[in-house]
Amino acid sequence: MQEQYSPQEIEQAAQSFWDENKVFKAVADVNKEKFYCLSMFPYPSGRLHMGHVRNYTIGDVISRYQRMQGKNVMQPMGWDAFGLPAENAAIKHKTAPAKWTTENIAYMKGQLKELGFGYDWDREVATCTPEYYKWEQWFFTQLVEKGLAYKKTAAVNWCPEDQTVLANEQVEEGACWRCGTTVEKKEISQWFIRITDYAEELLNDLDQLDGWPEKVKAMQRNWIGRSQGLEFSFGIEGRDERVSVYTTRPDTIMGVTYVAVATQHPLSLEASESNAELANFIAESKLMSTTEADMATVEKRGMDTGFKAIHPVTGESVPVFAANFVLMDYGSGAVMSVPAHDQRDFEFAKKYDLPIKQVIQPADEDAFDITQAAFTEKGVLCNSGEFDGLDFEAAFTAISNWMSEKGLGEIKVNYRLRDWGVSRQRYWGTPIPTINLKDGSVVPVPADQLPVELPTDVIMDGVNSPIKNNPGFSSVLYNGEEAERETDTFDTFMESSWYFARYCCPDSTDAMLTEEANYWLPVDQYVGGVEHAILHLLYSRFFHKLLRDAGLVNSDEPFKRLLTQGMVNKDGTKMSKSKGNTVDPQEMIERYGADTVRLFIMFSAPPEQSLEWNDSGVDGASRFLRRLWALCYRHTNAGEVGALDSASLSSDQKAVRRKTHETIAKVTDDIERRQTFNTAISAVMELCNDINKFEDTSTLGLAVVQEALESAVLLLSPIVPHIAHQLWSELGHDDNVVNVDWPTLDEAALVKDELTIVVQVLGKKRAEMTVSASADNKEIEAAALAHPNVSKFIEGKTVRKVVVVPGRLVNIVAN
Ligand code: OW5
Repeated sequence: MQEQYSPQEIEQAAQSFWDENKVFKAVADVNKEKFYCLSMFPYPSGRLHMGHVRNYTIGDVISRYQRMQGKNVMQPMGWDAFGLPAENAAIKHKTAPAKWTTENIAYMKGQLKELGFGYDWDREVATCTPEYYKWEQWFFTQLVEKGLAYKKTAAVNWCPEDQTVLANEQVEEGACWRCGTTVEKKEISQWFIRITDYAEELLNDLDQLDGWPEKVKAMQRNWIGRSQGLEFSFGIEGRDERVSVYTTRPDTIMGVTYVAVATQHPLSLEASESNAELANFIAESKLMSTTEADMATVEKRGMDTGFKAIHPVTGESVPVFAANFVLMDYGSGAVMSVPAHDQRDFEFAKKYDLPIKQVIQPADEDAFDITQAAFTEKGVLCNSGEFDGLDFEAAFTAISNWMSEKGLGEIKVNYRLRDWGVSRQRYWGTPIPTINLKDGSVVPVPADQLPVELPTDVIMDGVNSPIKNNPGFSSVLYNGEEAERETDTFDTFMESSWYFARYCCPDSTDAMLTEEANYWLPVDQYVGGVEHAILHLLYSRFFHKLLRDAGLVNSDEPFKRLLTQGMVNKDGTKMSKSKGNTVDPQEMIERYGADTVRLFIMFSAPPEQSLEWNDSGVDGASRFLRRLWALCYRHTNAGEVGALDSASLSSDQKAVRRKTHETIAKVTDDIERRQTFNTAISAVMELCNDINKFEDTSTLGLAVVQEALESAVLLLSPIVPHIAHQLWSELGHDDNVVNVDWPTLDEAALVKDELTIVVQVLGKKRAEMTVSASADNKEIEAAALAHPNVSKFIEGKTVRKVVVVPGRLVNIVAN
């Protein structure tokens, strides 16, 4: 064995060994319990950052641990290869997105190998290959056939100068990122998938996901946003059609003082024909961003349309306002407004001098000053005629019944969730496989004409997608007729919604998925950043249900257990180029070796918490590995190792052996139950300290050390697999450490010869003493009373009672 620990050398050797022997190749085997461990696949952005290294280290540690538990582990890796960054980089570097992407994949793959991650590279997928997206296109055509995908017009960001659609990321403070022109909204026809058809199931099935963080489930529940409310309508003076609204607070209905409609609502548009000021306001609102974040902060503005709505209960007439915070494509594009009991309506009413009518009063207090703010809690009805005195529940029922008897409204369950818009007007994505016929109809591309390949030898001019205005791509014959292909591409969340399933049968050419998918799925452990808590995880759950309903998988949910890792920070904040606080993984691997980086990451924080990068912590991790190496070096040169005859151990030898098994118990429990690898590592460090202090070189002493070091190496091997690979062989084994069984606990080794017992006098701790583990209560009591720290407190008093709690405590009552 070499005296010096040289990480570069042993890491390369271990990696070649894994590669050459295809150690991590996963083969379905129905006689073995499977474990599918998945980390969120990266965008091939150029090089790995510390967030990646953390994600993939956590996933790899879990995979290797499960393998040592005897599971048939599958851990794949691939590339989320489509998306806007490749287009931007291609424009900047004057190359094609495909070339840039391929080069990045090659480099990052090399980095993943240098970090020693145990992937089955035979399952690698890159979503930008026709072999992959062909099946996505095929599945989409099935959705079109089933009516689960449909086209409708929806707004996009439009730059009037560049004559192009902009992604949300390309709009900077309302202006085009390239030319600074104010961005407009433009309505264009786009594809949507009916995720709302699955809203209820997506909500209910969250209850089955015991292995998911509560926090993530709560975020999904909120996003889906199920509510129960009353849908009813207002008549409009002088007109036949009614305006329908939805409210979760029918108890406040008698407090309606105006109705607000979207600026694009037919009533607003009609009124604007004879009202220039209103027409102006509508035009301005059209420019406004309608993202959720922007809608929350935008100044609430409105204008009277002149129309009057008739209150369905009182018959009173109230004004109809066009308002910029009501969206046409959300519900019916109209809302009832109750300024006394809704803060937004309140502020709006104050601004435009509209009446505020209180109809709910607090149940416990007498008065609430409605002139200062809205009273938004539930309470008791007032000023509501026959409904006065009812509480929320009773009023909900009474008012809903009243409405439905009159045929004016009914109770409805509503979801906040909208259908998933999947069209992107960008180049670097999966071409949407549909054809626009001359007669205006749209048909899916026939299966035998798939994939619709994206041309890759293109020149990016930075404005328009090279497949737009490009007859070479778009002109097509459909049933002998000239027609045009769709030139939009899919949202990249489409590819990431099913990659986990494709890893099960990446090479299948005649089906999207094979029976192997049902062997490996669901994923047993998914690891990734919390930024994907809502969209990616919801889309994947939805897609999995679509796959199930198409008979392609037989499970309801794709991810059994989810771990959302925390951020990697430096100097207390997120690493970023502009702040100059980045740490490049490559530099760290080269300086310290992969094991040190992996150890530092797993040791510095539990996976769900944020991790502060800390140079001295990295040094510490490196020092520990050198110490471990040195301990093994010392041991392998210490002499003959005897058989471990546990019956003949001295008490010091027993103590080390006990520490070994206590460590096995603690590490196993930490990993298994709590996934706190940091405390597991601490425990092994303590064990190493004890081994270091133990200088017994007798054959039996060395047998104890041998067991201790083997255990330390095995327990650490998922975290620092390269050094473990080498040390396992230095300790005399010729098998491969990744296939060795996880160490098992010998309960007998935990039995103590001596116990430490606390002695209390009148409930106060006065002494700690060691007694033989075989001592009975009488002997313990006698030893306690005789302890010098105890005797001074009972001197001159009468001992009334002595309580012995076996193995722990003696309490003496004396006065
Ligand atoms: C990293 C995780 C991320 C994800 C995985 C892949 C980041 C955690 C937060 N392809 C999609 C994707 O997210 C996944 C699909 C399944 C949808 C950082 C980030 C961080 C960032 C930057 C830097 C350092 C640390 C340095 C920048 C220096 C520039 C010079 N996070 N922690 N730290 N792909 O490639 O983005 O959520 O699980 O791994 O990430 S991804």
